[in-house]
Amino acid sequence: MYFNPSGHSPHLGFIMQINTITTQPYSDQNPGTSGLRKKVRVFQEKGYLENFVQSIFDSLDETAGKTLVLGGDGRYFNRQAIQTIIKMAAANGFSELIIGQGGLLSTPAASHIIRKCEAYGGLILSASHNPGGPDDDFGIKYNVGNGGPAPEKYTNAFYQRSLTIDSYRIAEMGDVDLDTIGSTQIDRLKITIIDPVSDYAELMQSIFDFNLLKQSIGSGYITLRFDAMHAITGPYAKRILVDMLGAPEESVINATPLEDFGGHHPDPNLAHAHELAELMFGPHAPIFGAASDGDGDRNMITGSQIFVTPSDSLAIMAANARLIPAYAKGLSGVARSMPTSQAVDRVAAAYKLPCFETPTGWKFFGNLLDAGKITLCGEESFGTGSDHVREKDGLWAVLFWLNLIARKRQPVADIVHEHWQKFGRDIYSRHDYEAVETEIANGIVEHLRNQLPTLPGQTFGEFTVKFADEFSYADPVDDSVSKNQGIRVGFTDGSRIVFRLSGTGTVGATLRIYLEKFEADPAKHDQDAQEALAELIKLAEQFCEVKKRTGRTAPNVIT
Ligand code: VG1
Ligand code: CO
Repeated sequence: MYFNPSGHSPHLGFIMQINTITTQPYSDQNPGTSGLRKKVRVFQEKGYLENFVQSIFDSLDETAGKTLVLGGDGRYFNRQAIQTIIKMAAANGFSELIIGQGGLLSTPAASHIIRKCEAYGGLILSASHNPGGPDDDFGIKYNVGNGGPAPEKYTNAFYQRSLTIDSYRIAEMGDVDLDTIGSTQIDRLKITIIDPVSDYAELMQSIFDFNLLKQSIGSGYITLRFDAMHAITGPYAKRILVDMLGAPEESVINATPLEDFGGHHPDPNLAHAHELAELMFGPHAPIFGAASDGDGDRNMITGSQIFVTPSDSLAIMAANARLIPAYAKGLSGVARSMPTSQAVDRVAAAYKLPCFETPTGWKFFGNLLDAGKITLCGEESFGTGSDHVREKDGLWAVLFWLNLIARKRQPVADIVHEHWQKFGRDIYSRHDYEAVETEIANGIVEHLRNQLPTLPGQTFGEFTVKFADEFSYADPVDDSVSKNQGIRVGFTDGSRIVFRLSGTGTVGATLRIYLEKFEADPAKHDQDAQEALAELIKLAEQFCEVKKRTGRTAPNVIT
């Protein structure tokens, strides 16, 4: 061992030993919607993690002399993976590693650090909303220099490299102390352990009106509950909401990150954040409630007696952005992922803003943000963000809503109802069928595909099909084309049904069915979404036959 983990300087002038280890390629290292996600046990197989990391390093133009940011959501295997990656980064010539203390960095914080330190890129260790623990999921994702997830041309290259890789490089050195803040030089590699929260908290302070928030919380007008779901946002929420904004300690629940998230899915929706949901629909609900996911990039927004769909949340943010200091001059444009409801499109049309429709996954927003074509973007899957980083950002969305409530002096339900009155309501729901046998899922997609040519013009009850296609995206900045991004059936009244297979699951296939219907009449705005969408739900089954083909009677999760 050449590095003394107690933090003492290593032998000056010593050249670290680098070993080249022979390895066999794995055939399944194709990154999905957001990085490579597999069971922990798969990542623990001989050379599995090392192969993928070396495939990334091999695919990058240059690693020598570069700075890499490193951190994860703290789930099981996080620390171990970080130690391996440090040794591999050293062997691949990186000159500096910036690592969150304890190996922790939320995804948006990692994005910010990459940008702020002008790093070459970063590795984020997370399987996001997937459960954690020895029998559950782990993941790894590479972000490029703009702070955003690597675009497809990179992820394709990583995968191609992983198919032929025959060796990886790793330095012989002891484990690094991840818990002491400060810099150490180990041979030619500088390792800097940073506080994971400070830079991010400072960024939030530069975007929102912290004085107004402090007053509104201090006066008791804003009461709140934030559920960190035993995941990464606990320390961030405590620092920002409690220490900086003065919210009572008990405003942040499940605030200690756990390696297995307490055995729960760290997925912020009404099903998984049930403790929060019960409170918000009960008699003692605070004015505002929110939750975030495993790696801190998702957000669920609720108010007393109301749940705000992520699609509505994006539209409401877009409509009110001028009330937030950082967006006071207005937005350059907005974007949403294809399955996200068209609510934000209505705001864009009213305010004459450019509006883009991208495939699912944050990597498609990066070019639009970099080119200044959009300021705000979001997905139906509880993701919203802006040009302040290149990832979706859970706590940012929470602060945005708090700032909005403070400025408008209105409870969440009033803000939402006023919005619907002005723009109409896009009634929306997503039905997930999880862990479907891969063959059956592929059969469903094939069956849907076969119907596409015949659907347009056909009428089903009150719905007439206007278009039926497979979504393809041509990036307006670099002209790259991404095909097969989900099957869409659009109706003449603007209603839609979208079908896609998930790219983040680790067991079988997950079919997602997205349903939406526009309702202009304010008298009908309080309808239950499942009831209002009942006809479309039936039609979706008629088209895809998921129940018939799987023998299931209902989706696993409805959001
Ligand atoms: C899901 C969501 C997608 C999101 C992705 C990553 O992908 O649908 O909108 O970008 O998760 O989010 P898929 O392919 O399973 O539908 V996270 O919070 O896991 O980084
Ligand atoms: Co996430």
